[in-house]
Order: sequence, then C-alpha cells, then structure tokens
Amino acid sequence: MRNLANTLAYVEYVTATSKLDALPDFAKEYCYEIDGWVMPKLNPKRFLDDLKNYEVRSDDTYLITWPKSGTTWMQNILTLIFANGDMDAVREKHLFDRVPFLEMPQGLDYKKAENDNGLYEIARDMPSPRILKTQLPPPFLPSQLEEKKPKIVYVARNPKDAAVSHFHFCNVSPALPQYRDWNDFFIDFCNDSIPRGSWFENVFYWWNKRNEPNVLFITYEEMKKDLRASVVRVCEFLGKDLSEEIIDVVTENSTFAAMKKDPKSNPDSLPIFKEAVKQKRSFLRKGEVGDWKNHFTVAQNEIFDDLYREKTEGTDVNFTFQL
Ligand code: PPS
Repeated sequence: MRNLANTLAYVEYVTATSKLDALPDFAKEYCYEIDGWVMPKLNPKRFLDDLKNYEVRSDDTYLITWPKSGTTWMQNILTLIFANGDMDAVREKHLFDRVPFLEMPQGLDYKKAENDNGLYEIARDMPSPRILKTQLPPPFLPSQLEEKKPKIVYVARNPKDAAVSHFHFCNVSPALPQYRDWNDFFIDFCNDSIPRGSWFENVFYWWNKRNEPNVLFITYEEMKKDLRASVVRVCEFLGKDLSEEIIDVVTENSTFAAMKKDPKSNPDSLPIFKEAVKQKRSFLRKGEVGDWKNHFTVAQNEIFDDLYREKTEGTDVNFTFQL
C-alpha cells in the first residue's frame, strides 16, 4: 500500500481510517492521535489539556507556526527587537531559553514527557512582556487567545520546503519518527499524519485571520527575499520604534550565516542535538527557498500540485515556491 503509485488511493484509505493506524510501525512509537490529529508523544495529552485553559496575557507576544517554517529564525528576530539590538544582553541566554516552547517537556525527552514539567508551567512565572512560541494545531491553542488578543506573529512557509525540512529534521531530533525514506515521509505528509498534522489546516486557519489587528501573517519566503524589510514589518506590527542602526543590527544577526556561526542562536549547540551533530546533521540545514526541487520526484510533484490545487481552490492563499 505504501508506494507512490498508490499514494492517492492511500490518501482515500487514510481518510477512512485512523491516521495513526496508517503510519508505519517505526513512526507509531513516537506519536498518538487525538481528535483526528497526530501529535508527538513529546506533547502529551495532559499538556494539551492544560494549554487549552492556559492563562494568556494581553501583553504577550505569541510566535505560532507549523513546524519547520522559520520559527527559530523569527524567534531570533523577536528577541533581538525586544532587546533593542543589545547583542550582549540577548547572548546571556541561548535562543531556545529566551522563548519557551509551550507544549514541550522541560527535559525534551518524549519517553519521559508524561511525567515532566511542561515549559508552559515555567512560562507562568515569567515577567511581562513575554515572548512565547507554540506549534499547536488550531484546535488545541489556548482559548484565551481569542479574548485577550495578544500580539500573534504567524510564520508560514511553502508546504514543499516545509515538508522537506521536516523530513530532514526527523533525523536530527531524537523525539521524532526516524524517517529514512523521503517517499515514506511524503506519503504521510500528504495524509496529514506526520506529527502535528495538516499543514493546510494550520496555515489556512491563520491565513483567514491575517487581517485581524493583533495578527501578523508573514512568510519564510518574504523574509528570505528581503530580511531587513521583514524586520521593519515586524517592528511596525509590535509598535517598536527602533533606529535604522538597530534595525541593521537585528538584520545582520538574523541571517542564516550569522545564526549558524553564533552558538547562542544555533540550536546545534544544545545537548539534545549532540548525536545529530556527530552525524553531521544540522538544525540550521540549508535555509533556502526551493530545496524541494532536490527531493520531489516529477510524480510526487504532480501529486502534491493536485492536492494543493484541490485544497486552495476558492481561496486566495498564495505561496511562493521559488525566488
Ligand atoms: S522547528 O524545529 O519547527 O522550530 O524549525 P523551524 O525553526 O520552524 O524551521 C527550521 C528551518 O528554518 C531554517 N532557518 C533559516 N532559514 C533562513 N535564514 C535563517 N536565519 C534561518 N534560521 C532557521 C532552518 O535552516 C530550517 O530550514 P531547512 O530548509 O531545513 O534548512
């Protein structure tokens, strides 16, 4: 059943059955299914229940994404903007410690997550203004986001590059299914059955909110095309009036090369990624638009384009797949 020729038949099969059951055995070990969404065991149900009722502050800034869409990049930009470009101040903490990833366990171990503290619990004690990040699918987001209306920065990336990046990350993070075969991942991505589920449902939800005054919808491709203009756009959204010099500092320290060089912004320096680094795999892998072309076969591309056309029909969703 899991071969490319049967992908479309397989998509139909999966919609008629449990998404989790349809996963290959090696992937099932890392995931569970809840309300039709496949979630990583790294984010146990207890955390989701707590986060649904999480106390949101109106002066919070939420960074929300579908995985591998530029979360870490925007996290860096936001923390530099909040610090007015003071690099010594931001470098006191690693980038991942500056912004709690709400639904993650403190130990980042999927086998122990159930009994660990969630980072959302740690974030409860943080002084305002907080920058918080989450990759929760829309149904699991804190309900208070609607009433408290904190600033929300949503970063989206074209689905082909996001999928490729996610595939590679499965062999970087010890908490994700170790997909070795791109076609296996491609099938599960098309079926919305990889951890955290559907790119389409996640992105469309925020696309539809993109004109709400507390929401900034920005794309990876836009950031790649003109990083400085993107930094300015984020500053304007946050109401931060930074000087031209400070905007330059934020921009220069947020390029792929600068973040890779700085152990305080490069996630590879964290113990959790030690094994991956030994195998010459990197969290900051390529940082490009269009790397999907090195992965998608002609047949996969046709299948995905059909799916994309079908899902986006009647919407004005518009992504850039190459620069
Ligand atoms: S995660 O694990 O979901 O939080 O990953 P996320 O940070 O969302 O996405 C990781 C990808 O973003 C790329 N990245 C960057 N690209 C360009 N410039 C900068 N500064 C930058 N920082 C991170 C990172 O390399 C991953 O993409 P790929 O395509 O795998 O290289």
